[in-house]
Amino acid sequence: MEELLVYMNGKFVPESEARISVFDRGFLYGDGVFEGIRAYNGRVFRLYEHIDRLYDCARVIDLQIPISKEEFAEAILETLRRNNLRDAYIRPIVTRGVGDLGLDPRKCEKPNVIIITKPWGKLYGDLYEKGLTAITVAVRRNPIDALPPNVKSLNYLNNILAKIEANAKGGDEAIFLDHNGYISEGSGDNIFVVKNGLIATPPTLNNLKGITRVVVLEIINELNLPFREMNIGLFDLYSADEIFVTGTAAEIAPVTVIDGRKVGNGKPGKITKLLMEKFRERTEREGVEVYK
Ligand code: PXG
Repeated sequence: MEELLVYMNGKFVPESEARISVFDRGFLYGDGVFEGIRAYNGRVFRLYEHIDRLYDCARVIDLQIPISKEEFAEAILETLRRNNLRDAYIRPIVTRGVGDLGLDPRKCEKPNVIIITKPWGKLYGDLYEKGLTAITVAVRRNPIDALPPNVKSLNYLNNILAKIEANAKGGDEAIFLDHNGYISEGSGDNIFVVKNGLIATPPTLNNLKGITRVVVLEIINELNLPFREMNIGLFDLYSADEIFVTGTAAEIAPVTVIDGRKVGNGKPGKITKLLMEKFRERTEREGVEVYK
């Protein structure tokens, strides 16, 4: 098997040779941003939305991406073509580049732009039928006035701590609260609850502005389902009829156990399953064509 190629600053490099300096700020400080994107059957799902978020996140941390959005989109498509991929996970990364060992970002030369692509199937395997066991974790989501959780930065330690805690407690996914006790999101996905037919999700001040979340809102709109964006607490979580999480990697995944409590009847709910079905239709139909 030929090695996959990684895009590095305009060049395509075999994985085993794709290396960056130990002085890169991404390595030293998590100083950079990233995205997670999916391609389904030769089409990149919501490509431009992911690129917009990448550039927004870069602006927030005052990092100037050295290529245009159009060039970035083309680089992603070309990386997929070079690797002959149709169903893939795409990981664009932009670091602030090489500096000295000090914190001052003005010492940095040039950002590094990297695009990794990998063949990809389902994140949670048979759990889409069984449902996930989720756990609310003791570690709180980064406060919005520190490192805003909206920034998809290379520092994912907050999320990794949550995952470690969920693993230790036998959960498939961790659910964060924020410092007010409001439900925030999962370690790598947004969260929705359903109660008496009403679908609800928290506003995005305390979580990532998920692109899958927006797709779900579009589907809810199209189907004219009752929906409210609202603050959600433990009471709403534990008394929900249905819970599901959404993300590029997770897609839509039902949660059937939360902190040891059965959600609804303990099986993926009707509305969750409907949304999963409609989501799959969109991933099959939509997206930017890789091979024209
Ligand atoms: N919240 C967080 C904290 C995320 O990292 C989402 C929500 C969902 O956003 P999108 O735009 O994908 O709908 C994410 C995205 C993983 C993994 O391995 C997940 C993400 C990033 C990197 C890895 O599950 N999440």
